[in-house]
Amino acid sequence: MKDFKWYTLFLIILCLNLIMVSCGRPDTSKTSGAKKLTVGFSQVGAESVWRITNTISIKKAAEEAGINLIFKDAQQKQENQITAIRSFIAQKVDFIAFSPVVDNGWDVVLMEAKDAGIPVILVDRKANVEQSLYVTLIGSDFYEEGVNACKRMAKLLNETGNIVEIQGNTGSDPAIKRKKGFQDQLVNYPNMKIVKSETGDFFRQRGKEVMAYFLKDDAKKIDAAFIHNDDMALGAIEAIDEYGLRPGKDIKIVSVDAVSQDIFNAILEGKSNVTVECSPNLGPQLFETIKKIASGEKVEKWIKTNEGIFDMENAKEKLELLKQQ
Ligand code: GZL
Repeated sequence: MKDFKWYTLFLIILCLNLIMVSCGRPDTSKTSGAKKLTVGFSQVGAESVWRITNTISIKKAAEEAGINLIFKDAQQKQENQITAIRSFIAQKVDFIAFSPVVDNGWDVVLMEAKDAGIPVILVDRKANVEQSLYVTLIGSDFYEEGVNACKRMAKLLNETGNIVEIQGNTGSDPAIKRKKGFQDQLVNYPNMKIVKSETGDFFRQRGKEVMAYFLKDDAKKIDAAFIHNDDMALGAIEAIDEYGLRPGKDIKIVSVDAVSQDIFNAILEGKSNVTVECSPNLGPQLFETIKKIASGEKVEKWIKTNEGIFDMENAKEKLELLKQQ
């Protein structure tokens, strides 16, 4: 009889426990609205003010859009981006977005994403792949930036002079297209020519080293520099100063990005001449586009960002805007 009492007590406690546990479990019978989208983003690295600003824009916009963002920094290595994309596929994210560090070598991994049914969006830089492997490219027209840089250089040089070029990282879409745009426009100015061209990888310090090498080689032959981003231009300005020449006067400078306050201060001090804008603030467009695609809307194959050109005339106004951001 005594055992029966203990056994009954045990059964009552067990039942009470089961009731408590089932009450605490979230009610999964009713979904609470749409599922939160998960986006995997593979970023090139943190080589420049442009890239750092771009990362801030992506992360801030993801939070504001209520998107679950998995962010990976590839530190300038393509193999790190491929590994990141494969990890996104394994995690079954809803979208993959990335800025390809170089143009080529993406076919296999993007085919894997396609086979997994995960849409891919290119941000900032293009990849040389079949258009069926990505939904859209959100970014600037680098070729146009090169053309505009050359037109402004022609004005600065009265269409006569020797130009040195410091390129972005070899094989990257901006380096290839900015170079080609500048060169194609150069045919209109027979008395202007590029006398030297090296890569500075979009790093400020490398831009300084390359310019120092150009100056040491033959400073007298340099009238101007076309530099693929502002960070390398700021490095080049240091090198010209240290060499004893006047940047912006003895050597005219045209660069690209129009993001860092330092380049606008340099223009206002007369140490640089022109910066062609390449907007890093792609975050809002990216997540707006993702939501459109998720709701079944069609989007353009290339969502181009509109950009300006800045010199002594309008640098102050833009600098004030940057200070408020
Ligand atoms: C351009 C971007 C380039 C910037 C550089 O969209 O890919 O990479 O011009 C950055 O500053 O490093």
